[in-house]
Amino acid sequence: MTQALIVIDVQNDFCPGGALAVAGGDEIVQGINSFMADFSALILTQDWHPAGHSSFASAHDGKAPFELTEMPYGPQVLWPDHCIQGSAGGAFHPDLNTARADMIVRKGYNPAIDSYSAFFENDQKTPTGLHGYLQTRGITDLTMVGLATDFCVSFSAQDAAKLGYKTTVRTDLCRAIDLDGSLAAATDAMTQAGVTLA
Ligand code: VGL
Ligand code: ZN
Repeated sequence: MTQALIVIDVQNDFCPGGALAVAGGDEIVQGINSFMADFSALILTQDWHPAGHSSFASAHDGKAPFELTEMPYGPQVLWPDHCIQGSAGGAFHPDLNTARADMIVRKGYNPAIDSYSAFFENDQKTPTGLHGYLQTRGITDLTMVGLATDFCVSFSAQDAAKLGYKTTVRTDLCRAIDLDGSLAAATDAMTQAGVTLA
């Protein structure tokens, strides 16, 4: 059994003051840093959108942030512009210990498809490459922390469980957006998928 910690999207835009701020997003940073010592493998993910990305409300005439739209791959929440490639908002929180990371997975770079999950884009079939990376390292057990519980953490954890990883989410080291009941829905979906919530 080889275990990895996956730290999801602990970036400035998801922390207070950021473009898509998650309440308390910065409160988890020191706890995540301390938790890193328990793992021999450490992977960070980074939401990484080109300007004008199709998940941004600003790219759709007449749409406001947090409204839903229909994409060729299904329903998609439209977001404020966030985590633009190379921007300060897209950078990791300055206190996150990034030095120890073995691997940084970027996602959401495809202009036409959003990517909540660290494994597959929102079409649920375009891979990010993370599964191959973990397989070649012999990693079987994953613990996930980060932002946001009800979007990127939830989709990553569900995909991980479906791919056969023994998957745990440490909810005390996550914070949620909680849009129209999305946290309760994500909690149910993760439980259904076989994810352990700790
Ligand atoms: C996320 C919304 C849009 C996340 C990323 O990291 O949970 N949420 N992009
Ligand atoms: Zn995003």
